[in-house]
Amino acid sequence: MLNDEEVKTGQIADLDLQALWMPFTANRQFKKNPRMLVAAEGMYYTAKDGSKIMDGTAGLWCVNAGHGHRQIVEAVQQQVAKLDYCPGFQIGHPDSFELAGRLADLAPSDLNHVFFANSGSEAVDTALKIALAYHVVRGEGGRQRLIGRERGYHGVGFGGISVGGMVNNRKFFGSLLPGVDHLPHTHDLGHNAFSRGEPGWGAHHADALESLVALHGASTIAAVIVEPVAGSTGVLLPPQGYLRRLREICDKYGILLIFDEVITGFGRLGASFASQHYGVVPDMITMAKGMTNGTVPMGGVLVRKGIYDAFMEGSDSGIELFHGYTYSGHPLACAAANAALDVYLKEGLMTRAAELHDYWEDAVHSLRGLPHVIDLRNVGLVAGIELEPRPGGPGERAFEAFLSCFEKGVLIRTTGDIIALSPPLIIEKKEVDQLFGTVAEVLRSLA
Ligand code: PXG
Repeated sequence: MLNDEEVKTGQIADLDLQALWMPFTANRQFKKNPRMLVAAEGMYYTAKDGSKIMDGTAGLWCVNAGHGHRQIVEAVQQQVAKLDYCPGFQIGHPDSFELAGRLADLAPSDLNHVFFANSGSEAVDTALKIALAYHVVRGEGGRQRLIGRERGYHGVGFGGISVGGMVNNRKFFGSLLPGVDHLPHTHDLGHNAFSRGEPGWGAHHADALESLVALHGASTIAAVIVEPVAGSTGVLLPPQGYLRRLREICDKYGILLIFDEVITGFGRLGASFASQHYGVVPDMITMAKGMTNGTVPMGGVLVRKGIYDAFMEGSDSGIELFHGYTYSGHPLACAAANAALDVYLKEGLMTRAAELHDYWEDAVHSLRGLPHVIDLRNVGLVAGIELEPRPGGPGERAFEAFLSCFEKGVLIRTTGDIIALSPPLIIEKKEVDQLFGTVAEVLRSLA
């Protein structure tokens, strides 16, 4: 751990970078010119040289209440001293039950049971497994197909990459799960470029599910999983009416609908979940990230009552679902999540993205006309800024924008040639101005 002097001055003695294999990172490039953060508070990180860096991405879409929130920090500190660990199999601790109840209250409709995991990837694998097992316990075990979507991101477990649709996350890893198919993605600049909010064109893409039913037979399909707003793949918004149409087709054929809300949960769109924002109720919701404000790893799956009830049959002493993690409902994660919920509710953060919506939307679209910008997209406190790829160098331009913004004291995220912004929900208007001012300045300077 860094000592106070190292945090203050950014001078870190003798740090060898070689042993760490960094995730989703150009390791060699990073190690030649490392970008190190050593502390964080509110909207800002402190970099190794002591400079302040504005967090334009809430970490990786998770620090919704800003960094180092005292109430969350103290809850975790107290918990580790009180109950550091408690087995989750055949034993419980009160905080996990309290948290499950609170999450069920926040969730739409009758999604009132929760299974805990430790990340978004685990939440996704859990949801897919519950879907398959649900059909088995109801005597419809022939429903084994899972349907994802092109350009979908559902984490990096084998289940998640199988239903996911990002080629680099799939092509190195063998044949993946069998019996998986994909809906087409909905991104279409020809029809929808520079839409404000959800684009008007493209609801018919949901009808591709009818085609998959016609191809495979409904009796073979267990579930469809989609992100209500696809984040990782570059902020792809659902066309108006699209999610509702998916829901209708799933209902028609007895197929479960899973919303992967790992980034859209906990206020990102201006409601507790995207499900409420869009007025569409799925059968399961996967969540993670903002669940603990990013402080302690945690994920979970919200499940409709009918699914949970289907498992609660047979002998009372039989285990109903053969699934779970050593750290499901970990006491530190539960303490962090209960405190994060307190903060989100007390500070009005579940709806703050809705309050800032117009200001944010105008700021996003103020970039129109700047060099290289071929699309601007917005929903809640999320922005997608799509750049024209440099001929022969896809992704280069956006990555240079990332480096240049970092030098100017703003952290953004890029995927391919798309910049994604998703700041902590505590952002103030003047910080929105600073964020977009820096991005605009950088876009003007890029070749
Ligand atoms: N589902 C969705 C929709 C996600 O966005 C995961 C599952 C996996 O979560 P874990 O906790 O296993 O990483 C995610 C994660 C980015 C970015 O830059 C997005 C994610 C992770 C890292 C970076 O957009 N999403």
